[in-house]
Amino acid sequence: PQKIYLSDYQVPNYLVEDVHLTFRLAPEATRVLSRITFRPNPDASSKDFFLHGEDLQLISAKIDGAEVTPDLVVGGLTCAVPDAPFVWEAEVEISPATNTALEGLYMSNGMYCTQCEAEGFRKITYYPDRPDVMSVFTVRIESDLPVLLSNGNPVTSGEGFAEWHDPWPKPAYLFALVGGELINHPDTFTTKSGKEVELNIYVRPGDEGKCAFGMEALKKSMVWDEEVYGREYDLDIFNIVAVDDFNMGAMENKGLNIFNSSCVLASAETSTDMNFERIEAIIAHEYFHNWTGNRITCRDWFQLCLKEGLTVYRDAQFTADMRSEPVKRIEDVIALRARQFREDNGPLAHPVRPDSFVEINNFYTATVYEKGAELIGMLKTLVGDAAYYKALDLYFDRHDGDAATIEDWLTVFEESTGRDLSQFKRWYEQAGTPRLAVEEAYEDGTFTLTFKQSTPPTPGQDQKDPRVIPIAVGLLNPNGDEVVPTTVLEMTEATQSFRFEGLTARPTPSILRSFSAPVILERASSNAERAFLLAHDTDPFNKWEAGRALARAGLVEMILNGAAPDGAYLDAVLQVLRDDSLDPAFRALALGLPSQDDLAQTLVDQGHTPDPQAIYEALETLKMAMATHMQDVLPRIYAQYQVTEAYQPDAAQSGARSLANAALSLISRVDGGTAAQAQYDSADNMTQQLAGLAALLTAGKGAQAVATFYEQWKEDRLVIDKWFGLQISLADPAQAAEVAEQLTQHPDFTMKNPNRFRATLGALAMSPAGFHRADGAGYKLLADWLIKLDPLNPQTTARMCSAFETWKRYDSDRQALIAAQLDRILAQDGLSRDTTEMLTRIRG
Ligand code: B3K
Ligand code: ZN
Repeated sequence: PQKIYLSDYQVPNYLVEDVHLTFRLAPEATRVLSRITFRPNPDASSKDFFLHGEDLQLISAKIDGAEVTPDLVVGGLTCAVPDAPFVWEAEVEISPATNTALEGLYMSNGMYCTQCEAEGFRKITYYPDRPDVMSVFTVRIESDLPVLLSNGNPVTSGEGFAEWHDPWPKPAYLFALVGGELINHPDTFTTKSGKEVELNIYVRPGDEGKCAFGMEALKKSMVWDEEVYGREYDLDIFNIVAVDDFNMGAMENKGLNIFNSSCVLASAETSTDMNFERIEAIIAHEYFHNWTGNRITCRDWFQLCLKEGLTVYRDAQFTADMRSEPVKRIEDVIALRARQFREDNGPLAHPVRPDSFVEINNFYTATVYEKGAELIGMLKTLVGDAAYYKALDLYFDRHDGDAATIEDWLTVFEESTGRDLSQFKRWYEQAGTPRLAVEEAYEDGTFTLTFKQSTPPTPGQDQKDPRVIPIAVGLLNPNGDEVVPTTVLEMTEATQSFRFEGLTARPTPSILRSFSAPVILERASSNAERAFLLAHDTDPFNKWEAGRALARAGLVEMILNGAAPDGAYLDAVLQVLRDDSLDPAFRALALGLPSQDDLAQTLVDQGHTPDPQAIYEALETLKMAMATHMQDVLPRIYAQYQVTEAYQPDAAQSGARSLANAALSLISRVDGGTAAQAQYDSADNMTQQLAGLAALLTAGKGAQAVATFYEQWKEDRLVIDKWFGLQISLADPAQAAEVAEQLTQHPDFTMKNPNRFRATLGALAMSPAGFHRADGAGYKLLADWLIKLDPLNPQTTARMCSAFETWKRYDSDRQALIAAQLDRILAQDGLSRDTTEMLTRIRG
């Protein structure tokens, strides 16, 4: 497969003036007529005319009205064209009903929909399918279906047709079309300059009761972007459509966002608090793309983080404003470490701005998204809030309508702040998570912190240069009072010292507050000091972090040396649990333990080979010890934080529920499942019902509830996804592969629906002890299904290959078992480019 390099970028040979598309929808024979005005690009060095096209049947083509016969080549066509502006017309036939890849125009439960990012538009018609070719689109859809949607504003519609016009030039990846028998949940929004916008959420009949929350989230997002970034919406209408079969979460098509139904449909009965928070964030994310992604798009796909990093950063700010800033930060860092640090540490490591790829869909990664967002956060910390927003204003001003680059982005900051960002740029170019070692010295009232940074080699990058790292530090005196409030140290050297003077006693430092940089802090620390910070740190993130470090240290002792659970940890966490002055959501997070995957990596970092089963057992033992140690307090907490008011998915209620349910999960280890059964039986919302079910499964008493849950929810596909997933993720690791295997035989299992596939095989892949069972049953089952899915849906298959990315951590027997499965998949005839690239990189 061919590799594409950033350094090979060339401007397009032809630019597009405008595009007219007509769709005659039919499941297996949709006709797409295109009329496109091209003009030669004066900046191009070549006159070759090439249009992308895949899986298209060309019916006819014309240039300036005269029939032509283009040369059909791999991936598209070429044709002789005039050396002046000309009109290209083509008619192609495509088959949405048989498009199982869910890319281009496809069908989901009788509804037509599209997914074009990154390179799906070429499956709809011949076109220069690259983001730096931007144009105004006019679209006519012919079909008897009642709802026919495309981008922009509606022009006219009538019996069997509808026309749309999008006045904002856009790349083809933002094109969208929907046709179906859909129900509309309407609303309106008035922008700050007084423009009335029509809002709609379109869903399949039966789902209309699950739209209200998404609509509120949309309106909140619109207000927030006006208030915080000064960005107004720019069309007369904003449509959201829910689709059941979708490869990712959602898509920001101009004026017509398309959502995986799991990321927009919400009701108290069927969605958990976590679902609500996630839906609110994704609606915001896609809406925010209207400016960061659509009005300013990417020059090429290497610049993906330009829109994704910034938009993730913006949606995190939004969630922090709507809910709790510290809680959101802790949740994000947990996810960053679980997905991005893991990626950065293995064979799939790549820079936030990659410099080559085979299949761009393989680069919609935690590194591009979440680490990309961390870079924005660091930039903001370095320049300060006011300078950040000033730079953003300049960015929007200068680049509106552009297909921009990371260089453009950094230049805006350099010009508006006068800072040299050449060293900061390394964050975009160098892969790998920096290790930040720290040493401390105290003498005569002066405290010195000496930091040393280094980044291990990653594929294709052996040497790394020092990066600029903002390190937020505060100092506490021995009483636990803060003597130096949060100060941002700006580290630029490989080794660098910072001094704090005029202290009266040796302080305890709180380093990397709010997780001010995506690095691994390596600091020799005693458990006494961790307990001290857990009790006294004023920075909520580091307070949580201290508890986590304490838990991790104790678990490592248990795993390696068979130690008993650490009493100091149990006491410290009990203090936090009891402290009613702390946010319940924070306390729930503090009760959480490092994941199996986190512990596996910790062991590797300390030079050991992790045993997945031993890690699992240590966690189980510690949870049991927590349940026993806190036996007197847990029922009190459980009772105290029951929500008695009508269900609301807001931060206050969901925080209370998360604490009560964290307590329930521990209680269920010692009460035989009584409390869990009571909660399961009386629950009137999914958060409580699912927590009850999970606690019953943990207590080994879940069989009956698993059956009743299915009976109750068998008509609701999103709830049934949870049912599939929970049984696997909470199975005894010795049985997880068999449970997953049996569930793939269930009549409701289908690999054509990515949500169901992920709920089943993804749940297995994310349960380390079960997945890494010593006999290799987990590996084999996943490989079997990836082999079956790849011919139908390469994108989802390739994505799930990352389950294997940590394989080099494990013992040689497991490595041999995994290698055999990787090779077996790679040996399949006709394996997709997507999966081939992923497995080749993982195999190394
Ligand atoms: N931009 C889309 C992701 C497209 C993924 C293509 N494989 C969703 C988002 O980030 O908002
Ligand atoms: Zn995005």
